[in-house]
Amino acid sequence: MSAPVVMGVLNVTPDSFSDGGRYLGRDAALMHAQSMIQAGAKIIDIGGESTRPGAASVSVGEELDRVVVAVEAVAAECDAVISVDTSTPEVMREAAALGAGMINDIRALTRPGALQAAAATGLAVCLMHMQGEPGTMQHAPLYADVVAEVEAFLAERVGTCVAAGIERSKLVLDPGFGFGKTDQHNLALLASLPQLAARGMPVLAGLSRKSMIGRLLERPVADRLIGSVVLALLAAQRGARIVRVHDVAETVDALRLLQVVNQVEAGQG
Ligand code: 8Y4
Repeated sequence: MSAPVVMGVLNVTPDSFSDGGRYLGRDAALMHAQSMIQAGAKIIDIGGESTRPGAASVSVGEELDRVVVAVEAVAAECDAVISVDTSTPEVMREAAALGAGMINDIRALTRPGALQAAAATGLAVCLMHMQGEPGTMQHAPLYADVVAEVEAFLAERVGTCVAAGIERSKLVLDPGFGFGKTDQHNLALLASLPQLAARGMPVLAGLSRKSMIGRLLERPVADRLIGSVVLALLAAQRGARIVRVHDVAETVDALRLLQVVNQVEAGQG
């Protein structure tokens, strides 16, 4: 079995949670992308809309400006798949034209026109589950059965995507850790990753620096490196094929060790 792939997070928002807008400019974005690729990232996830609770919503024009500059620069200069973190049809089309290879939509192509735009690009799509909307999703997340509900939602989105002409082989599934979930919900979804992976589509896990780590370990966002690496490793062990992370070098080390151990256990070491 091949090692999971690391997706490095490149924020181009001025109000982003953990990067404080440092990667707003073209050159800064490019340098950050290059350093993540050097550290072993195979996918660079470029996003221009903050999902932080209370973050100002971004106009289409502003999102286009930020994301397009970064996509163009990274596509021209770097050897990695570019994932565009967007729910906006115009941004999907524009990013695809500039060389993006994947659409990462936390709204799973539910915005008007997004399904058609994504299908027209022919790109791979990551479908993520979210309960509610970013501003309010953490107020009182409630499920009768979180695992069943996330699976049912993703199954419905897969069916809708296939009906719209997106090949099943281009779809990636993501339970959406932290998106309208309590710690208990997140932990149940982590435990159920093998079940999600058994659907036969690659699973993406995004746990890096998230609030669950802050709550479970009582760490501010600046001190969540170990927690993030451990959760990326646990997700990979449970079948995640892509891990979305801020700390690429450290995560790559952890995944290399997992790979070595798994190969020995499989009698291929
Ligand atoms: C500190 C730093 C605290 C970052 C919280 C955060 C996912 C995603 C995000 C995910 C997929 C985030 C765009 C949230 N999370 N896309 N995007 N899966 N597919 N929060 O889990 O990183 S943004």
